[in-house]
Amino acid sequence: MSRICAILGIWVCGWMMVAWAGAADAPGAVAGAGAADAPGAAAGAGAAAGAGGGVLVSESFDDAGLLKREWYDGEQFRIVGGAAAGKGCIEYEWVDLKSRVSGSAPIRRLFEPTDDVYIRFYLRLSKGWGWSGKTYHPHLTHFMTTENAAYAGPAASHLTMYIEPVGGKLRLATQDIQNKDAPHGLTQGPLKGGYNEMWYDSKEILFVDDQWHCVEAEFKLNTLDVAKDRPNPDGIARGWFDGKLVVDRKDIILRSTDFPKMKFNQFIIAPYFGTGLLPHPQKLWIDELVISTKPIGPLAAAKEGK
Ligand SMILES: [Ca+2]
Repeated sequence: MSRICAILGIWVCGWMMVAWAGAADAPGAVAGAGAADAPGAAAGAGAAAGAGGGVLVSESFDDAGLLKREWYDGEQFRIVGGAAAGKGCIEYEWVDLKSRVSGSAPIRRLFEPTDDVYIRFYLRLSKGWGWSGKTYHPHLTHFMTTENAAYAGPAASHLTMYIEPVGGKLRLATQDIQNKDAPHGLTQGPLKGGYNEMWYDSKEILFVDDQWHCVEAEFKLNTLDVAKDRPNPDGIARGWFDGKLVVDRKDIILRSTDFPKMKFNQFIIAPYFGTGLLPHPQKLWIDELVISTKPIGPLAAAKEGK
């Protein structure tokens, strides 16, 4: 069993115990983005991911040899057809209401540390997909930083970023509960039931069918005013759905001066519904994942197919 699975018990406690008093405060969601804001808009979209430089991770899920491609912390991978591109995609399945996700294991990938990271992947939810019925869950993918170890649990860290569909919206979120005793304290809100979080949701409900959709995000750590010993509110959380900017924040704080060397260096795929939050058995698929220091953009073929 992967260590991610081993810590999921803690994970569920954290997210379920939180009193989501701030559910309506979903920030972000700036519409009317200009074409210049679309990642890859000025480049050859998919081609840019392969040849444009800056690519840290590129995974097509066309075969099950993920461990040969530096993925770790999980050993079971179910590669199936019907992909967004290529021969395959990775399948995650909830077979009943009591079991954790199966088919494929949660997995991780380390990459060259960067303070500005872009991600692109394709996500497909099975027909009749059901949401949690709450304002939180499922979880899906995460970034972690150099301030935590390679096997650290994502639910309690110095900074974890979340990219996930929640209630049909695209949610970018954060937590940093491990900083509660740091000199400058928490940066992602006060503890509620022992946990904290910030949410940056799309304004619109986007995931409404069982088709492939292109999910993209950018996270950039805020700079630090070392002389005044304080963070500058210039961190970035941006999200795109099928090439359209749906979350656009460039004024957030993701770290304090306690972490001047912090960089993003770890990505995790870990689809997860908390206990009692899975509405019925269902599946999801992920394909054509790229992590880069530069904008990536949708696959050219997928764009043309719309
Ligand atoms: Ca593929």
